[in-house]
Amino acid sequence: MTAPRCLVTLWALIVGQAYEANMNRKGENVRSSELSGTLDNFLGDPLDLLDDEDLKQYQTDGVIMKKGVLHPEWLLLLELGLERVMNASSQKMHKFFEGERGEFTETIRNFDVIPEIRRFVYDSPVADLIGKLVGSDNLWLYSDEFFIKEGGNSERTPWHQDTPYWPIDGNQITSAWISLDSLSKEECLEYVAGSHKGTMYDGFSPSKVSIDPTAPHYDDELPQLPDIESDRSAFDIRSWEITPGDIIFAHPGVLHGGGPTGPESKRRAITIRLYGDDIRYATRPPTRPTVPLTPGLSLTLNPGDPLRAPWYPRIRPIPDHIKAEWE
Ligand SMILES: O=C(O)CCC(=O)C(=O)O
Repeated sequence: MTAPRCLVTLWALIVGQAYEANMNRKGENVRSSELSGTLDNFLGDPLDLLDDEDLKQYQTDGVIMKKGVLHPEWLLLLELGLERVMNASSQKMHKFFEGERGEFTETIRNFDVIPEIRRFVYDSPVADLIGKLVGSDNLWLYSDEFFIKEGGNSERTPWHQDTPYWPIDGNQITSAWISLDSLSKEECLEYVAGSHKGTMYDGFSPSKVSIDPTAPHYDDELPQLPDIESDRSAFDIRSWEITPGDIIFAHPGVLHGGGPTGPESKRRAITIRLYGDDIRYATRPPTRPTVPLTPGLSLTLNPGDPLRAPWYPRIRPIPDHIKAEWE
């Protein structure tokens, strides 16, 4: 090893340790992006982070976690985006457990109005990683969603699949879940491995969730969710300790939930959901609208049509009009 390489490695080691120590300062008011990153983590091509084993595991389990994917610059962009979202009167803040002790907030489709989120979706490595995972060169945005648990003691996110809420069929779709805060395994989102290959259950009903987390979202068109919390050992539940920069990639058909926060903790997470060629328009029970609201979609598409509509902007290849913004 040459002397300069030696020094670089030593420097990377020291910075890396400081990075880990900083990232573990949970609950403190520290921007994840103010923390310096490790050299080694971020010099390579992020696409190399996904190998054949990951692709196989994703197919089998419907979920994988990759460490150290996002450089702190991307985290800074997300934090600026979140700040703008929280101050944007255009963005509706949906409350879970509204008025109760564990209340937390969700806001959806920030891409349309928040430039930082738009930049993140086009420019960060997330889109290309999802393209590799689902095997599609073409990618469209399904939605982006923040889940904000601040102030301590936020409730669990109820167990659910995303597919019953979405008007889609097909397989080439993934959610990239990114936390801006360090999390213990218990605070992380949890997943039932392999459940994307099984039944599509009904969703949960947000207004009834504190009484019955399996109370159906629709009437009775879909089978009711299993009560996973009361029989956890019967399910192959996966979750991970998270450092900002890590990403969990999950198929939206995987049962997922969890991640309450402790008294001192916060958990600000964003999910970016992109899909590829095989995703088609499908209907869901008419008793509730699908999520997010997409007025007019059912007037322009028939079940089985490729999901192409202005609600779902193309992300890859990057459209010329987007490139023209900086070229
Ligand atoms: O972060 C959370 O608590 C919920 C995330 C979620 O349900 C999702 O990304 O689909």
